Amino acid sequence: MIRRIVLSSLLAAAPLFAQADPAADYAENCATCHGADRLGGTGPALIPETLGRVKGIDRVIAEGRVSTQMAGFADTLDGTRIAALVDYVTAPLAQSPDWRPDDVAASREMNADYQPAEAPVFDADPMNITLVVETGDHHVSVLDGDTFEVLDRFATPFAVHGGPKFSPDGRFVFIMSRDGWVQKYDIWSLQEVGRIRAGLNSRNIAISRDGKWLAVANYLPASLTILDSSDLSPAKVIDVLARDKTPSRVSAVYQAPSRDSFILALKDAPEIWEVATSPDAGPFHDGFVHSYEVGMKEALGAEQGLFARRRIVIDEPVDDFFFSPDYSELIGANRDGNKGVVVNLDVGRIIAELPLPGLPHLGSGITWERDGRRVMASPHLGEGVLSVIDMQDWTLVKQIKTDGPGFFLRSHDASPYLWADVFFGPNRDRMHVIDKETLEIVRTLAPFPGQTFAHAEFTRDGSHVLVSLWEDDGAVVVYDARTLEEVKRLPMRKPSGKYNVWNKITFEDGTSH
Ligand code: DHE
Repeated sequence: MIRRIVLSSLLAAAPLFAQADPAADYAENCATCHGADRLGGTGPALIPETLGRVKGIDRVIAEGRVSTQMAGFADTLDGTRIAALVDYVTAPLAQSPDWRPDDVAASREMNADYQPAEAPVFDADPMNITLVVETGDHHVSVLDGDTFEVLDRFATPFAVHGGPKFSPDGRFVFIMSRDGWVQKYDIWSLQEVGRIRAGLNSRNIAISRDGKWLAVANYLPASLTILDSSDLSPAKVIDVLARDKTPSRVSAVYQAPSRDSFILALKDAPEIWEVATSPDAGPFHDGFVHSYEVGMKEALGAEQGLFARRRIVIDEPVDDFFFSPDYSELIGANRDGNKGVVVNLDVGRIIAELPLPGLPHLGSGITWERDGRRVMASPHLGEGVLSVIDMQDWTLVKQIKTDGPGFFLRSHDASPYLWADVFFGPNRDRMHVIDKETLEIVRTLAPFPGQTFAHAEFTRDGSHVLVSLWEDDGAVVVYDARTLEEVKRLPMRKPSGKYNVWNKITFEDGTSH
């Protein structure tokens, strides 16, 4: 309705055949915040690589974005000029944008007002803090996990994606946005420490076991940026070049704590990379390198020392990973294929294939013990099923039929249930609660008909579950994890992921890592 009023009033005011000059309109209205080169400034980069997933750009230009600095331009730009601007900002740049290590370093902004507290400035249990990412207006709410009181609400960079990563002591959190900004926030002091732009279009971040290093997986440029987590200064930018020297985007990076390494999924090359986060990381020792690499170390790029890189060559690129609890094995899948592969990271090769049709979203997988055997479950983005796989012999235990394709899964050691959303399709308002032993759906919650209800997170002790009403005028709904009754509703702006400090830093089985 609002949109119709705005557009009709625009048409009334505008000359019928207004000549649009989007470059001039951009320079006059957008460049101050989004950069003359469209690569971003205080506002996000306006290039197809970062805007590809944003819907209703015309409306954002006309009306602005609530609770952000983005103003509406309906008073100065008519519908024709707005449409031309949309074409302008979604057209590829003449030259592929570059973001060199110097640019990364120069983008670092530390908060001059930051005062590190000696102890938490609140009474809540610092280990039971839960962060809620609110994508509606690009904020994070800091919740007391016992009372569900909001302790702070702070602005994040534009379009946060993937799980924030906590320092091993749970005090600091690092948050990444799709346009490459990494923000450091001090939970004890409830203050931002600083931020840096590690890439132009980034996927996710990982933190090393010792908490010293942060890795940022970038699509643009094709690189891995490693930051010193203490002050966010860049420690190394690794250009990601496949064996044949072609650049590859990095789909995701994960921490493998027991290996003291980062593991990278390469989007455009049939390789998995492992990067050492300690000078003594096991896989890089001569004795440890499998015979497959012995004698070929030069060609395969096996290296030694901090940030040494090891390549594992596979048949096809994989987008998404899941790891066995001891991180010796990795399950990978690509977005186009219908199978998963199990790669043994010690021997550096594929040891099994898995029947995983319908775009498994392994990054959301979880594991638990069932009948004395460890199983893992993964949703599928393309099909209404959850695959449950025996991790000892890699057989398919069951495909649980759901009311539609889901995105996220969560459980907790203390809970007999796993919570699985139905993110896509007409039943996106449903959340299945599934018994971890019988693998049957025991309850389907749908408190908001027609509205997306997704992504669950448990409190530290597993007694409560928080679910997002994933809408602009949304909420976080708190459930008793045992009775499955609602106990509280907290209004939020399009809440997406929620992350409990304790569950994350202890690598609780029921949460994605
Ligand atoms: Fe995500 C995590 C990849 C689209 C919200 N998403 C992840 C991770 C990967 C991934 C590899 C694990 C990284 C981590 O947490 O460190 N996501 C992808 C895609 O490839 C995909 C399908 C397409 C894309 O454009 O990137 C995709 N993701 C989305 C969305 O459309 C979602 C729903 C909304 C959004 O904000 O972009 C979305 N992804 C999330 C969230 C997590 C995530 C909330 C963290 C989940 C968690 O509990 O840890």
